[in-house]
Amino acid sequence: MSHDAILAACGLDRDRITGGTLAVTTPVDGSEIARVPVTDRSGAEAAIARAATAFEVWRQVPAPRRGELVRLLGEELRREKENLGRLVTLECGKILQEGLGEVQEMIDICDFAVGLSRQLYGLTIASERPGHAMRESWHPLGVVGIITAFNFPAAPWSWNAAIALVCGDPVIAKPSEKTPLTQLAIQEICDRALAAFGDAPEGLIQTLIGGPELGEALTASPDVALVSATGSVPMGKAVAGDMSKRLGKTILELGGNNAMIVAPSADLEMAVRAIVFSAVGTAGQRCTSLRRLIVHEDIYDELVPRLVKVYEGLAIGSPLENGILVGPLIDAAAFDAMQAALDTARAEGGTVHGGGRAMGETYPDAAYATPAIVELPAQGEIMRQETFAPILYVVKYREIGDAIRIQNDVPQGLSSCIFSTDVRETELFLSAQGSDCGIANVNIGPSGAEIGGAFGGEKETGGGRESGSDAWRAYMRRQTSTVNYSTELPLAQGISFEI
Ligand code: UN1
Repeated sequence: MSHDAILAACGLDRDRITGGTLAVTTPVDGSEIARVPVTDRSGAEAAIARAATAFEVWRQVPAPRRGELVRLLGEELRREKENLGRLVTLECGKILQEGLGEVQEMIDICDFAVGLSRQLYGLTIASERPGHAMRESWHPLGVVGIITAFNFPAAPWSWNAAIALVCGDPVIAKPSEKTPLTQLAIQEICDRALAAFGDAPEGLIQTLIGGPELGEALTASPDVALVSATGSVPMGKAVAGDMSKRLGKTILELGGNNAMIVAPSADLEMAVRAIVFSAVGTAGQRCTSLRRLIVHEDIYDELVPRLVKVYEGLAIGSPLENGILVGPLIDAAAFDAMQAALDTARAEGGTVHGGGRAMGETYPDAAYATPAIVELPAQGEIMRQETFAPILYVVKYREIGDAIRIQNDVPQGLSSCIFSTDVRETELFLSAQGSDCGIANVNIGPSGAEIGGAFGGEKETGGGRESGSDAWRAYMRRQTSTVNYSTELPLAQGISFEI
């Protein structure tokens, strides 16, 4: 399929996505595929005002009816899975299997949110006073701004939007400048679901296209109750700083520097498959990508050469083609950052396998790289940093306690895992003295989380949780109510106050 045909299949006709000022290039071959009109600051402010008006209406719609809109959205997404998945691949370069997987995450979270729309449960609480009832209710919060990153241009929007919509909140998307087209296609899909729904308020689901000034419009406006941001640590710090000035709420899902501990008892067959998928999937550009391998010294010489061999045989190429496992990096700057990290690793005593340019002849304007394995004498500075590229650092350990210390000794705290069949080790890894990450897996890689769990992490990852479990609570406001149905007015704590 031609690039234009992929865009057209998602309703993005040429005249709609040309003539603007934001150039979009596909990482597949480096060619320009669109010039999208951008939203200016006043356009963003108008969108926020529309969303604030929509909130007045949407918060009164019964939650199960709000769920109906998300059900319709899930149906549209099922129909569009192939088209949207291909657009994700074209725009951000992940292989088609992963592009489709991203749309499947959207469908899954819609299903979850529809069920949730009948389960926004509160609590009843025993009052200490006679003739009194206490309860806790959850009410819609307000407008939610959703800032997303280039590497997942579709799924994180849906983790936020599907939940926010059933919770009674209008949503405004601000996608990465590198991947606006996927969000425009999602907006099309939403518009169809809204039309089928019938009576949703105008401005319930909106998209802003442009740069950081639009994120700033969201963080500046008191009409935006919550900003949920996925992306880099510096971006998250900027959002948190701006929001804290007005004590607005945030959900932050930022960098990860995810590790796997491979213990002597590990099933190495499984470990190898998990390592390769999580380290080279999305060309190492997932926030959950495996970046650090902590291998027991007894199996190091068996595992590492085996990995190097598998890496040498990886199919690198156009992510739109069947059978390809490694697509391009997003752009030349990402490739340069990868090379700089490898240079630093060499200076720190690392032995680098792979890591060079790939597909240079076929796609001179694109940024394909051979995934790298870097054997390091110890975890140094470069291994503590998140480089958004397929670099897997490997170090040895002897004692499980040391392995866990190495795992935790980084600024980020998103995802982690252990391969071991020794229950003492695996339970230690999952205990309070174990992994300090938001996600800790056993005999599964660190990436590819299901939507049913809460997704996010600690430390510089930002502390936010999105998607499943009770993450919905962040999209609602909690109200504690005490009702006195007696004829007396007893005070709490037994205080006497006679007038
Ligand atoms: C991200 O990279 O921002 O767990 C999200 C995973 C995916 C989501 C990654 N479900 O790898």
